[in-house]
Amino acid sequence: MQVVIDDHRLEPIREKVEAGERLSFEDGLALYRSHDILAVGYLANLVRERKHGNVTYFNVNRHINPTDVCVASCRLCAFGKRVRDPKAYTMSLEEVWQRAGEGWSEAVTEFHIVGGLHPELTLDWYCEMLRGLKQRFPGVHLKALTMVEVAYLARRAKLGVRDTLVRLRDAGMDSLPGGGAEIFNERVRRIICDHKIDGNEWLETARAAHQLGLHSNCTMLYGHIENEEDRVDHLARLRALQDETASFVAFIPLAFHPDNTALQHIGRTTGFADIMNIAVARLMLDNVPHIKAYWVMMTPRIAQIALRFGADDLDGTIVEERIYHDAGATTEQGLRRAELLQLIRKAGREPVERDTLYRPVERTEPALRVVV
Ligand code: V47
Repeated sequence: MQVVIDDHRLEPIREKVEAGERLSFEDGLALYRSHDILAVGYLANLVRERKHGNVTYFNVNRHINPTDVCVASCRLCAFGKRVRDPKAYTMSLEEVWQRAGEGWSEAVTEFHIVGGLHPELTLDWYCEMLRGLKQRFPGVHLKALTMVEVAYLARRAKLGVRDTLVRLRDAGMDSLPGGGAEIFNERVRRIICDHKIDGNEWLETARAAHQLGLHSNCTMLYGHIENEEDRVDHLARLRALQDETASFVAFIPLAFHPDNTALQHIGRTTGFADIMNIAVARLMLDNVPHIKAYWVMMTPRIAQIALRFGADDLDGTIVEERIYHDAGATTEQGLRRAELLQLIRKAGREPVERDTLYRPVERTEPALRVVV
């Protein structure tokens, strides 16, 4: 089927996509600068269906944020609090383990664990937390700690990043989430998150994790002060590392939520921008297997549309989300498995429950027992 492309600057890109050729930096810019969302979406969907057919993935997971205390004070963030802030919280190890169990009724296959950069919690504390979770929930995959948290723990423990990762892996870390990447460009980073590791350090930490055999996700935060060049540069740098390690499993474009942040004057992203970021990512990141439409951030309604514009994954049940809700997200805290199935089916896609590494999970209803 030939789709009409209104924006004729996209014709050379269509030819490349149809021939399975890699897109250039300039192609990325042309995609972002186009308003022909149907043409960009058509091309992204072509790649998405080539890779995954009609399947859309989701998982049954639970987010755990052990602390919101953070020394970084990023302007982009509403979650992090100063250690002396009366509203700040830090869970005890017992509380983390107990909180983890509260999602158990739906047979969770993944704990997604991220938090602030706490000035007192040690690497040993995190190792103990992971060991305790593994002991209590041996079948659950621990997707834990962003590159930013790992680099911070390494610095505080006076260890190299590699040795820190070895300690965490031996304690039970199975993979790493994709957060903290934001935008790699230094000018942007100095404004939105000046006290955390720079873009090169984020990529170096990811490389070290991948070299140890750990998979991870990757993200990009858009809709603040970055421009199209910054976004394409970010995607190109992720793509270059992926050429080397092939260990990024999924990419998640994250829409900036301004409420309660120091960048509150910036408006929210539009549905148009959210869909375009999914589509352009699918087209530029030809070597990253999965593109996630994170429903908490996009709303289930837009995430569902994204399944026809390049995304093949909706993320999960989540149960309890704090980072986006502190920044004004109005979505639910979590969704039930049945609701995810419904969203996917109503988009005409075939739902497949996956584990963190995208292996299918089979359930025997009604116990929702994991049999993989
Ligand atoms: O690292 C923080 C971003 C990330 C705000 O790997 C904000 O499967 C928008 O990384 N507005 C955390 N974004 C979320 C994240 C994630 C989510 C879902 C799945 C996975 C995965 C990873 O959220 C942070 C930061 O980049 N963030 N504050 C804000 N105000």
